[in-house]
Amino acid sequence: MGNVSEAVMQEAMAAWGFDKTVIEVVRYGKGHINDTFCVETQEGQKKRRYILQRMSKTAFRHPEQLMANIVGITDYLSEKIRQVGGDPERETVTVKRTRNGEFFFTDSEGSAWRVYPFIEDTECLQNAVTPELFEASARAFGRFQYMLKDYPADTLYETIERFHDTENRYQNLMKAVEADVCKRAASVQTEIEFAKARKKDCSVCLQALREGKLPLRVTHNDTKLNNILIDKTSGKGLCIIDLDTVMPGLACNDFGDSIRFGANHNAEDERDLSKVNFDPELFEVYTRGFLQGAQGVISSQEKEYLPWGARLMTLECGMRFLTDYLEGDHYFAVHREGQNLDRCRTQFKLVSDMEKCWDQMREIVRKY
Ligand code: ADP
Ligand code: GN1
Ligand code: MG
Repeated sequence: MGNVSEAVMQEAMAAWGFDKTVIEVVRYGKGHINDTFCVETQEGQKKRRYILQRMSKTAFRHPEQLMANIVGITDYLSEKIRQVGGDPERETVTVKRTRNGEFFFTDSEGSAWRVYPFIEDTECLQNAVTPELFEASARAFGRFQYMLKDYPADTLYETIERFHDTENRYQNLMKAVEADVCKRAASVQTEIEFAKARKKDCSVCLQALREGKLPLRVTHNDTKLNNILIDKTSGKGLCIIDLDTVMPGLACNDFGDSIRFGANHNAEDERDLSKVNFDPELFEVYTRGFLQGAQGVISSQEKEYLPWGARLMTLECGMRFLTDYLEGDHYFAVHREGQNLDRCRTQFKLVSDMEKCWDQMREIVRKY
């Protein structure tokens, strides 16, 4: 099981009683943060699947706070979904308690684990296969904003401090360049200069927040396309997953992070940059879907900042990948040498494209 030992895997499985019912366990998904497994069980006549996750210790220091957030949010969403006649077992994730009735289990190495029932008959996309599917994801992420508009934000813990504090992400990059623990800085001068030339941009949304132009809302903060499950039958965005970073944040960042990942036709770690292009048509499709899904929750002032959200989430993510590359790839899972640097380069290429399409992006948003 890769970096997860057989022994702790057994402990975790036993915490939910899977040791008695398991047919198969496989590593699952393409997330960069947690160790995710799919467990198939035989329960009487029924075969069932579950998502078993070891939460990243590097990313999340307080699993009890993280899980309190998730339980709070998912209970609230279940109720809302029920009120409108939806199916809470498919339209939100549900935390499965351990045999001891806990929401998570801590193994003998100190790592925390959790389980969600697997939501069947869904697809998890790694890129916008069709504009229709991208729009469906947009509508669902917009609806997520709408459904959480009255959620008591002050009950949420900050699971990762200063998560989308782009100014601080810039400072962290500069510290990593200065420390240069892996002696990699000399080889990435172009990328470092790219970030430096955009230091001022890092403040745009934060400054608008400080000036009261943008409100803090309950946001998802990690709205990439593989954090939503699409219903295989209807093609609609069914369930928003990966709720680890649901915290007070900016709507334009939720919008922007989806654009960063989805509004192009290639992988986040594509090495041939000539294939990496920001697609204004996908930007338009997403804008339309997101605003429709949000049902009027996003103010006209916030709308003005949506293009900035796209540009800055992409720049920020590029800086985070570069920081991790310089620090020795501790945060984002890597499967090959230089992968975080490749990811940084695609993000910076997309930022350049967006800068070139800037007026067009602003016009598109004004249409909706
Ligand atoms: P990470 O934080 O590492 O990205 P995620 O919570 O996003 O972890 O889970 C990783 C992947 O596992 C998702 O991209 C998705 O493919 C799959 N997944 C997670 N939860 C479920 C679920 N309840 N049902 C089906 N698939 C899921
Ligand atoms: C991580 O967990 P995952 O793979 O869905 C990261 C996001 C980045 C993204 C880049 C908690 O998302 O912030 O934008 O990788 N999540 C966390 O692909 O850091
Ligand atoms: Mg994920």
